Amino acid sequence: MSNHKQAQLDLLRRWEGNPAITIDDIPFRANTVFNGPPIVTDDGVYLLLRVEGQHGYSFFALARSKDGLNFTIDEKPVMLPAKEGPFAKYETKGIEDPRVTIIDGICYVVYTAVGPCGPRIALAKTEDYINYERIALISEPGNKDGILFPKKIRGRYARLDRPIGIGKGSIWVSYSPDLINWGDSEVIISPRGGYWDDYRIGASVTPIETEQGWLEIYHGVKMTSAGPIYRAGLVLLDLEDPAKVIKRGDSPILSPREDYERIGDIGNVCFACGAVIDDDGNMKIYYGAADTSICIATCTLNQLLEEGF
Ligand code: BMA
Repeated sequence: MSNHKQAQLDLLRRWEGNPAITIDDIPFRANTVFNGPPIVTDDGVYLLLRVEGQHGYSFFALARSKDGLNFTIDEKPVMLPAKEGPFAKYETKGIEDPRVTIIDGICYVVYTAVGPCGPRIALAKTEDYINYERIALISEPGNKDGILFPKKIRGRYARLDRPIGIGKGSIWVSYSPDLINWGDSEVIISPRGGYWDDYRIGASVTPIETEQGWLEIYHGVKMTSAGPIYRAGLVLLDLEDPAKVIKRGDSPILSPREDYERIGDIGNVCFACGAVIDDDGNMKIYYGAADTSICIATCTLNQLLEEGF
């Protein structure tokens, strides 16, 4: 598909080097790689990759780049499901979908711990991107897509998450004094009947602070007779009270169209997992494609705010 054609269809532009990372780039035997949020370091952009091993469960590996585009992957995984201690029984089916937020200079990772009771949200932190210290399990089962806001809101830490509720799942906000104990939960947005996000939604990218509000890139799922289609869309939330929706985009900003998004372990998936914004507003958005590769799309923050709604 030509870029000209794409420009008419999606607000985001695909990087011509896509897919940026595939299983061929992984230096150890594994099944697939997808959904890697970026971490801006002194040494360039790193990605904390979700890798699914051939046994079937997921863990994390580290990809490093100078330019945010061309990555090399560390020889060994950096975080595996816990084998002992209080997390072990909740991670027997793997650890999935890490999301990274820097708060006061500390790199936090919220991830999904998957065990026999279902998925629950867990929190870890890292100083060197290689060693990860687990802090706490911060939800009961039936919850995923947890992401921390990058700063406190009205004196408390805040997070987005997706308790599954009545089977469809909405995006919620919760607050905490210490990152461990969470409460005052409020629903923000729910699936919209008849829309591209009519089946399930979840937060995808660490909320981006703008003058207009918190910009959140979320994923929405439409269920079809051929299975789900995962797309990315926008919602803008009040800076002081993120449960207040300022506006929500009608249309997605990225939909599966290319073969590498259509075909894979789970076809028809564009699953955004993080963004890097340069000082001039240029953005790189990292997304998992068809649960089979990591891809990159670009745009500017202004474009998202002006054309995405
Ligand atoms: C979600 C997560 C994502 C995945 C998506 C599509 O529930 O597990 O990691 O990309 O499904 O399979």
